[in-house]
Amino acid sequence: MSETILVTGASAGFGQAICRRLVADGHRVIGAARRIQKLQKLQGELGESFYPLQMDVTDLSQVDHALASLPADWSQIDVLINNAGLALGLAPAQEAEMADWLTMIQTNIVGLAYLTRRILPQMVERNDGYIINMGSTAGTVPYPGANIYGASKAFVKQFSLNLRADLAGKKIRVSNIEPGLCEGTEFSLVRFKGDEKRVESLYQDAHAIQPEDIANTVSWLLQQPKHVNVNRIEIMPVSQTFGTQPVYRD
Ligand code: 8X3
Repeated sequence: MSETILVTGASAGFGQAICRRLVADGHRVIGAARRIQKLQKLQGELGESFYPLQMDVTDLSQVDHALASLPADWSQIDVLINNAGLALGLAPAQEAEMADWLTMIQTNIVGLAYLTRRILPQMVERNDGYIINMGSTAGTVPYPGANIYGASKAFVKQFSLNLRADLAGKKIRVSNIEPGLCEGTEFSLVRFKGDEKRVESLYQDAHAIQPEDIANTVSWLLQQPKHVNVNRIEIMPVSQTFGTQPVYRD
């Protein structure tokens, strides 16, 4: 069945791959992002099934304005994919930039919460809908330098589960996709503030998850019968695994 799907962070990486895949699956996709030119380019590729919507998810009045500007035949949103998010820096908490922390909180937490709060009422009114959030393994597995990033993704995980609790008895689904090491996105370049060498060495021979792998996951979630709710789905490359926990002694 064809759905109208709003994808945030649609100008690159996961978001762009998700838009491509969902249009190919026969859906109508609203791609939201700050960089309108990238969205327009994507529209050139995907055609009439794609609607570019300029929006900075950290600017709540801009979100309101963008949603209000949707033409009537695009305004019923069946599926919200809260994909916009970022990590900034890997410095330990005592050295991290406060500005980076605030940007992560504003995007990964406030933006995601606001989009959800704005779109959920229309889903409840129709008693139909699906919210797919982009979490991270970092929301479960602590690692040095993840500080606010990991905590923001722990918020996304718990918020997703708490939405399920609030939506008891309603036919609205919520899933949290939790990827581990992924390449082919701007994620690490943004995190390492443009240090391409550092990005290259992170991914070298790692066979990391690709944006298309995440797009496949979204596509699969949307193909599940409406009585099925996948609460969480954690995905890592085979090359990534867990280690022992260090104990420092003095
Ligand atoms: C991305 C995965 O391992 O870089 O959320 O935190 S990781």
